[in-house]
Formats: sequence, C-alpha cells, structure tokens
Amino acid sequence: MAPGTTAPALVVLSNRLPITLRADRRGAQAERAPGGLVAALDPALANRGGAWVGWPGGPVPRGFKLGEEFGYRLVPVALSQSEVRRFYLGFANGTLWPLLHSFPTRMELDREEWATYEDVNGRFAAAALAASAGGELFWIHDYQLMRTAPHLRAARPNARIAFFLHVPFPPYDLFRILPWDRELLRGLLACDVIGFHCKGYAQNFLDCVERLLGARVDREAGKVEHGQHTVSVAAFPLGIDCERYMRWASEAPPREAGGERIVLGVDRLDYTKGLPQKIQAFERFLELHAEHREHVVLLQIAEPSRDQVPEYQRLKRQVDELVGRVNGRFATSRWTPIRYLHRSVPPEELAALYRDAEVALVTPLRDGMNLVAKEYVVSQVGEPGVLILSRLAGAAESMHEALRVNPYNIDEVASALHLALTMDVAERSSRMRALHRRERRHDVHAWVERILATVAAPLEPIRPLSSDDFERWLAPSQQEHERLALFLDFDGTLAEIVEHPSQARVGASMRDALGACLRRRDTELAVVSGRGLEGLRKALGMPELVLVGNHGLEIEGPGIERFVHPDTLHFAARLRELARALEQGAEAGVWIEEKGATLTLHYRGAAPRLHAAIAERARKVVRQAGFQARDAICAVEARAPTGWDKGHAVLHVLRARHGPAWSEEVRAVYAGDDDTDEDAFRALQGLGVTFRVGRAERPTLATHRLPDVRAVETLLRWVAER
Ligand code: ADQ
Repeated sequence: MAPGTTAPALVVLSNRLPITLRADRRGAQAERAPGGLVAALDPALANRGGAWVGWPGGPVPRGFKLGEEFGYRLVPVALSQSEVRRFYLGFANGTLWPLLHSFPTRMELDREEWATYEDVNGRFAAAALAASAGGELFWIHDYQLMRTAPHLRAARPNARIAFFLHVPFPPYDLFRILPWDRELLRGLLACDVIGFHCKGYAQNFLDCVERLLGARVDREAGKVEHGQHTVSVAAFPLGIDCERYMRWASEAPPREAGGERIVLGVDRLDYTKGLPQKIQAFERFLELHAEHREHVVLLQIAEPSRDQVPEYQRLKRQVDELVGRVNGRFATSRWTPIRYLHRSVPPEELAALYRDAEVALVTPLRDGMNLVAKEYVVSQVGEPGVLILSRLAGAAESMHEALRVNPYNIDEVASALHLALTMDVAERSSRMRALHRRERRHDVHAWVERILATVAAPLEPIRPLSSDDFERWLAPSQQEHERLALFLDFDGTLAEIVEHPSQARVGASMRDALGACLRRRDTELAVVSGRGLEGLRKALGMPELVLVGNHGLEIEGPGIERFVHPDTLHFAARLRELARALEQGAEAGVWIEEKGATLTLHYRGAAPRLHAAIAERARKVVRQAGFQARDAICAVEARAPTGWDKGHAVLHVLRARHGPAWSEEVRAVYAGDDDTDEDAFRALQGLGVTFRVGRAERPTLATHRLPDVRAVETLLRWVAER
C-alpha cells in the first residue's frame, strides 16, 4: 500500500500494456499509449501504488526497464508467435470479437485456440499474482481476459476483483452458440463486480447466467448468487478525458476560411464499424441531394487494425474500391467527394478535425460504446456541429440528442446527413449543449472512481430466496400440469450433511413441509438416495413416501410395485467378498457400510494424514473386484456396473405410476446436492425442472441452483401452498 493512503494497491490487467515499444539507434523506447483510459488509470495507479499487467506487443529487449517513468510497475506478459496467432488473432479476435458483436457467421471455432486462450489467461493471472503482495484490488479489462479471474480467486480467495467488458455482450440466443459459453460465464463470475457499458449488455449477461448456469439472479438489483458469494453486475458507461479534448480543440490553430464543409468519420478499420455502409450512404446522399455536390466532403480516417487477418484485408480492399467508385462517379476538376486516410492520426490533430467538422458520421453496425462520438461532442468548442450516431452503438443509449440512425438503412443515413447539413443553429446548439454537458459530468475520471468505489465497498448479498423464485420457475409448468411428482435426494438436500451418516436428521420443520406436500392429492413425493432402503426407512419414518435406495437399484412405496434391479442378486455375493477384502488390513477408524446392492467404506474416523492413502487403496481394491469406485465425503463407494443410476430409477417410478406417456399427466421436479444426482438431472433434461443444491461452484446439468437445505424447505412450502 502506498504511504499515506488507505485504499488498497491496484493491479490492472489488460491485453496490451499502455505502451508502444519502438526500437531505434538509441535502443528500445517505450512510449505511453495515447488513450483516455490510460490517462484515467495513471493517477489511480500512481496514488495507490500497484502494477499494470499486459502484453507489450512485442519482445522486450533484455535488460530493458519498462516504464520507469510511469510511477507504477509495468509487468510484461510475453507471448510467443504461436500464442499471438492462437490466443490474440485466433480465439480473442477470430471467435470472441465477432460473437460478442453479434456476427456469428464470422466466428471461427478451434479447440486448440480455446486451449491456448485458457493457458494465456492463466499466465496473465500468474504474472499479476507475482506482482502483488496480497490485499490488492485486481481490475481485469476486456474480452481477451475472460478466464483470468478464476486463477486469481483460487490463489487469493479474499481479493477484490473487478472486470470491465469494453465490447457488447450479446443476447442469450447468440451467446450460447459458443461451445465454451459456460466456461466464460464462470470465468467472469469469479469476480466481485462485472461492469458493462450499457444496461442492455448487463441484462443479456444475467440472462445467460440464469439460463446456462442455473444461477439465481436478481435482475433489478443486478446480482448473481455464485457459490459462496454474490456477484454484482451493472452498467458503468465509459466516458472520455474531456479536459484534454477541450484543450486540444481550443489550442489548435484555426482552420482557413472558405474550405468545403466537412463530414467526418474516424474509425478503426473493422467490419463492426460499418465503413462500406457509410460510404454507400454518402453516395446515396450525393445522389439525392445534388445541391451539396462540390460543397461537402466526407473526410474518413481509418486506422489500420489487425491487418494480418484475411477478413480485415478483404475489408480494406472493399473500402478502397467503394471510395474509388464514389470518387470516380462524382468528382469534378475542383472537388473530390471522399478524402480517405488509411492511417492513425494523433489525438491532438483529431481534436482539431472534430472541432472543424460540421457533422460527425458515426455509424458502426455494432459497438460496445464508441468514444469517437464522445470526443466529437466534447471538441465542439466553436460553432456547434451535428452528431449522427448509429443506434446500434452503446453510446446511443445515453446520447439521445444525436441524430440516431440505423446504419444498415442507407436511405435513412443519407437523409440524416441532409438534415444535419441544413439544421439551423438554434437546434444544433440545443442538441450539442445537452450532449456536451452530459459528457463532462460523466467523464473517464468519474468512471474510474465509480468502478473502484463499487469494488472496494462491501457488497450487499443477493436478496434471500423466497417463494417468488419458485413461482417464477415452476408456475409456468403448473399451467400445463396440475400434478407434480417431486423427487428429493436425502443427505445434503432434506438433511444437513453430518459427520456420520447415522447422525443425519430431517428437521421438524422440514418434516412438517414434507407432510403438507403429502396431504395434497395432486402431489407425489419420492426420496432418492445412495443409502440402502433399510437406512432410508429408519431415517425418514414416513410410510407415505416412495423410497428409492442404493442409487436407484431398489424402489418401494405406496402405489408402486417393489422393484429390485435384476443384477443386484448376481452381484450380491461378490459385493460381500469385496467387503471382506476391504476389511483386511484396514486402518483403525475405517468401517464398511454394507447396503445390500452397494457398499461404502467410511474413513472419517481414521487419522487425517492417512485419508488420501486409504481412499487410494480402497479405489484400487474396488476396481480390481470389478465394481465402480466413487469418492464421497470421507468415503469411497462401490457400485455394481449395472449401468443403472438415479436417472433410470426416476424414469422407472414415473412410468410405473403413469405409464409411458407420464409427461402428459405429471410434471417432474428433482432436487439433489450430490454428483450422482447429475444422472437424474440429465435424464430429466427437457422433461422436468431440476435443482442442484449446495454452494459448491460445480458445473451442473440442473436447470436451477439452490443454496442450501433451507432453500429446499422453501421449495416444499411453495409446492404445499401452490
Ligand atoms: P474501439 O473499437 O477501438 O474500442 P472507439 O471507442 O470508437 O472504438 O475508439 C477508441 C479510440 O480510438 C478513440 O479514442 C478514437 O479516437 C481512437 N481512434 C479511432 N480511429 C482512429 C484513427 N483513425 N486515428 C486515431 N485514433 C483513432 C473498444 C470498443 C468500443 C469502446 C472502446 C472503449 O469497440 O466500443 O468504446 O473500446 O471501451
């Protein structure tokens, strides 16, 4: 922590370090990147102390000290050429960029690129951890690093972690195209705060989290329940460094009088920016409004971008051709309609161009925010111009006073251009003042402060689960089916997990809730467990319940013929032999629970230092005897390889009671906390509503998650009172 401050040190992670490396005769030079984000994070880092972790964009010469003049540390993450290809050009820009911008047909999928993305994200985290002493606040930027947070969280469970996405987050229907959709969501949920430019992107993200991970979400408050903690999800619209643009615009020499009227476009040469459509719209404008010919030029500055990628090379050719076509068609001896610069322009010069342009034509097909629109507005220090803004850019969510257009609608953009160039000064000034005022209030410094304050503040937990949640999850299927068949696991679902299985108890109020469900004639209840039937009967003592024991191998209860899986008898003798083999030479404190069709070796009572070795030996003996071994809490279970599991058992109960067309009569609902319950979740996919109980952050096939046993009781109360 820097002396004299109370705020924790800050570690920023982004794909690129905020520098440009140049080699010249004097050796290597690192220049500070010009962006507003760097300008805003600089003071935060310098005041608190900390580090910025990122790729320097090329090899750092040996012995070269990076950014000593920065006032904080620059930590380079080196990328090999193949990593640049697979991670940067591949997964980040060939897969995620098009997907997040809702261009799925441009998306490339490659398993190896995904693996490299995972690796490189882990390396960014390792570099950040090595650069930090603990107690920091980590702030991760953008789509290149969506899998970094889980590594930070694993190493520093109590760290504060923020993530900000600079690009859009697409709707559920698009996002789920990605084979690794859930992994990316889980990657972000390891943070405390996840920020987006717009409310719409945050809602899309919450939608995906709820539907793809089954996590509980509070849309109004922007919260997600993820394992032990609550994650805050919100819109933090990025602003720009207003003071600098206003200064540059005021200080630049005035433009010579008498030139053409300028319509300005400033974009990276990227297919999301809609350059071909913009040029076509300008062509249409000249076609429809001949009076503007020879008076108006489109000055388009296109910064080269990702030019090793064939897609971007094609775009460049297309733009060159279109510019040539329009100029060839309309140019006169005195006038060229489009002036096209394929290069980057320093921000000071840009500010002067913004100031002098009568119209800014900002028409991306999709854009996270778009800072050019904001820079234009802030640079209007003289006679006010007009901003034409794509309504598909994030900036359009707040910049209402711009002329908002659909960039795909060529005629609409052409007529907006005419309107802008003929708008009277009163209207121009009213619109521009409002835009200007808003940007000054919400500049980049306010943005940094807001995010840092949010992630540093204690986070309010998500509102407690209530019957409203079940109403939302279950009521729609209630309209189709009045009858409900409820399947409940025992340990960890109806009863808390305890030291010894014999101590597990169903609490009085849970019993009461079960009783209330059983009294309803339209509700059926079954308890599904890895325990044997005998043990279940004793633990529950409710003869009205259907009981499914031994992971489904045995079933009994009212209204159903007693079932024992046919292979059980066949395996019984061998299972007894296995029990003897496990008992031989067993350490003190180890005991074997014989459950007829399965058995469990418990080792909680043995010395903890022996646990791993006991489990290892038990698994080996179980497998040698031809059974399947599975780890449970301080136990190893042996199951006969019957291919029959809880999923088969649940379908058996439903078919036995209602016939093969059971799903027309009854809605199945299943809740369980164990990995073996995943078999039931899979069997009921598309057929029922399923709940994974527990706070462990494990992947699940269940449709929803419930935090604990108490939440199961809330479910039962909803069922009883529905
Ligand atoms: P970009 O896609 O790069 O950024 P944008 O916000 O428009 O998009 O531009 C970022 C910066 O690049 C601006 O400061 C602009 O002046 C500069 N720039 C663009 N073209 C230039 C040129 N030809 N010469 C010089 N400078 C140029 C991503 C997202 C955006 C989001 C930003 C910030 O795609 O939606 O607004 O991050 O979060």
